[in-house]
Amino acid sequence: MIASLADQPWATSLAIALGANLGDPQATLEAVRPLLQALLEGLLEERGPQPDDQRRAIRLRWSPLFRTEPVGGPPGQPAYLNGVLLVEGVAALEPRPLQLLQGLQALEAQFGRQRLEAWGPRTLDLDLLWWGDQVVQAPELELPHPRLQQRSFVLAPLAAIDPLLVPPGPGAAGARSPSPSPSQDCGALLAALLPRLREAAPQRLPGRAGWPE
Ligand code: PH2
Ligand code: MG
Ligand code: MG
Repeated sequence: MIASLADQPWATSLAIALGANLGDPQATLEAVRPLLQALLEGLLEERGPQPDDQRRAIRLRWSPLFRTEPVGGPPGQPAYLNGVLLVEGVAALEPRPLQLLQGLQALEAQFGRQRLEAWGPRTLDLDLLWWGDQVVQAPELELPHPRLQQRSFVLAPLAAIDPLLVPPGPGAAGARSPSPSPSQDCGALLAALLPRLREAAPQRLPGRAGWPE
C-alpha cells in the first residue's frame, strides 16, 4: 500500500534553507534570524485566533551554521555559510507558500541581494524547501525543493537538527508516483551522499551569542 502524502513525517513541518557568501555572512545570518522569526509569526498570526494548544504546537528549530564549499556557479566564489530553519507543527495551517516566498525575497532584498547570475555569490539566499505536503510547480517556486536530497549544504544542517527527519522527495514527479519504499532520513541521505561529492564536507561552526546552536 502506498501511504498518502499527508502520512509523511514532513507533512507537519515547513523548512527554509539559509545561505550567504558575500559581505559578512555570519553577521547577516544572525541579523536575519529574528526577522525571519517575525515574518513567520506574522504569517501564522494571520490565520486568526488559535486555541492555545495549537499556538504552542508551532516550534522553530534552528540548525547550527555550517561553512560549505560553493556548489555550481562561477569559479572562485567565497565559501558559504549555510543553515536551516525547521518549523514544526504547521499541519493545521493553511499553506501559503507563495506569500512566504514574497516575504523571503523581501528579506533578501533588504540584505542587498542582487540577482546577477544563476548560482552566483549572494549576500543572502532564503529558499523554501517544503511546506507540508504542498506540491508547487510555478516558475518562481518548486516544492518540495527538487535538489534538496542532493545537497550536503542542506542535508548537513537538517541532520544536525534531527538525523531521523525524513525530507520529502522531488516535487511533482514524486507526488504523482510516491515511492512505495520508505524514504530515507537525512542522516542516511547525507552519509550516502558525502563520499560521492567532489566538494569538502560541510564544516559545523561552534555556536555563539547570535546563533547559539
Ligand atoms: N546555493 C546555491 C548554489 N550553490 N553552494 C553552497 N555551498 N551553499 C549554497 O547555499 C548554495 C551553493 C544556489 O542557491
Ligand atoms: Mg539557494
Ligand atoms: Mg534562492
